[in-house]
Amino acid sequence: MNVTVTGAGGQIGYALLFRLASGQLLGPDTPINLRLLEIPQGLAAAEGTALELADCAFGLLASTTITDDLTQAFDGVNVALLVGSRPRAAGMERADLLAANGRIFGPQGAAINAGAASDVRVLVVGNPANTNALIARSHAPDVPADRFTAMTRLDHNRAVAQLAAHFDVSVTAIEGVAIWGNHSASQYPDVFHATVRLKSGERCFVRDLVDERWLAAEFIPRVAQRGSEIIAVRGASSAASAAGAALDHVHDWANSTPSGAGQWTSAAVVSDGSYGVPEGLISSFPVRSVAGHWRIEPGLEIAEFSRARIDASVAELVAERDAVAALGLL
Ligand code: NAX
Repeated sequence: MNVTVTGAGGQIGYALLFRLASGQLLGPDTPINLRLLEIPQGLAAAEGTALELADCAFGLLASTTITDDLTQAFDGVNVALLVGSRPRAAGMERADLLAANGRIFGPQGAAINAGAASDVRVLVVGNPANTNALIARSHAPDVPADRFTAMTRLDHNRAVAQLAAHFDVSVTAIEGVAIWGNHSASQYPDVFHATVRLKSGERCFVRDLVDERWLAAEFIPRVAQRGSEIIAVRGASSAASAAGAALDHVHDWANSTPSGAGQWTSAAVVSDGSYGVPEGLISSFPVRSVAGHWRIEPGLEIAEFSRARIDASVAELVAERDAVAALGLL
């Protein structure tokens, strides 16, 4: 399998590549050709990482290519992890940020369109992830739209971990959490369908054990602003947890999720119009992976509390889409 990682010289790249090459993405029987895409000033860091990858002597790592050439990076790619992006600099206007990323994700989408394998799966991690994925998708008309996704699995994992800590149970006791909308502070971590298996062994709905004040004042901000908390405490943004979530996302996409009630996960996928999210937007939903495709979980009842929050995050995505469309990036 050909796996391309962009921004490979960055900190998520450093946290991701070793786990990937050890088989945590595609399993212990699938050899991997790694393609590390960087911009010229990032090539040396990617080369350093590649030296260490070699020193790990991973049996599954068939080859490592380091390049700043899009055609070489995406030729025959099966899994594309688009991590490198243009971060927001101090004083940068939103339109400038979107334009700078449009210049990255448009050409990457076009290179995927031109050279990728027919089964290509794309996960955009680099922010603004949902809209970057939308831009890449719009430049890849020959690739099925559902192959373009953006990462909200880290937000999902954070929500699960926060609930587990709140109830003093293992993360495995929590099911049915969903992240809706944008991977931004407007995201909505939804627990209205979530359940917890308490230490007594009883499984309860989370909504019966917490009140809306706790959700609005503590849980939702904690999850949505966890990235800022990590920066404040660690002095650098999330890297290992982001890498872990990227592996979870692609692993589940390729392997299916369990079929039991509430055993879905969250990913930003192309909307089919479900739950009032405009068709074509790349928005986070509760999803299951079935036979290699993400399926939006149908038929969930949306509480009034949730509706307003989902709509607010989706409105932000619509505004981002309209802004990049106005810039001619779609
Ligand atoms: P770093 O700044 O450590 O690394 C980014 C790397 O990307 C750099 O080496 C840079 O040279 C490279 N790069 C920039 N433009 C490129 C291009 N056009 N082609 C190839 N490489 C390019 O950032 P890092 O901490 O690794 O984060 C990467 C991205 O992930 C950021 O956009 C960040 O905001 C985003 N995140 C997204 C998360 C999510 O849940 N979706 C969570 C973690 C993270 O914040």
